Amino acid sequence: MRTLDECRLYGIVDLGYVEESEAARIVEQMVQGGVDLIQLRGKGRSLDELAGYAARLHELTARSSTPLIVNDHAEIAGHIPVEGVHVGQDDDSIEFARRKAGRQIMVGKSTHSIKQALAAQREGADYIGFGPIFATPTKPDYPPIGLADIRRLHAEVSLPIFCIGGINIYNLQSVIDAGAKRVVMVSALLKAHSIVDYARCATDMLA
Ligand code: 3NM
Repeated sequence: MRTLDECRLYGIVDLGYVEESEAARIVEQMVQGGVDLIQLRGKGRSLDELAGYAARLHELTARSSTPLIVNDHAEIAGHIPVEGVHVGQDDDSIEFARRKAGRQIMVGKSTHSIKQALAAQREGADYIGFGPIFATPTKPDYPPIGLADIRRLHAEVSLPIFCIGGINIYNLQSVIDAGAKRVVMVSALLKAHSIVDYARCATDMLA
């Protein structure tokens, strides 16, 4: 299985954007395009529904050694062999998420400031998300934090850092120039005419 250290481009299968019947095809295209790790995000979906998707998608991701992360619900990792869980600031603590999973998994945490990023590192996160860098309809209630803190964040936090929020191939270079090494793309990738080509372009830029 690919390690976090090797991961640059993080894709999210957000069921707010993706028809359920399309999820498997999208995961296959992400894998083909070189997306390094994939999250399943389904705000408002039932636990059973998400567990079902996680099980089906994991069969695809496992074939290419791509870690599959579930958003919010660590208990899914108790019975589906996903590689990790991602928690937000208002979700389970990292320790509680690990306990719920009941086995060794990756735990990532969303952070929206350098202070929260340092706290997540102290709390034992395996990686952090940092954003929203730019305004985004995918998470409309959060004010964008911009590019200015990215370099200092990388100097102060030793965990893998995935910049997130409004990132697409047109602004990706500005995020890289600001110090980012890893990014998450949600809507840009999911709405791309060709997910495979879009992901390849982004991974080339991040290489
Ligand atoms: N978390 P897009 S921003 C899911 O800042 C999510 O923690 C964020 O979607 C954070 O690539 C975000 O479509 C949405 O802008 C990212």
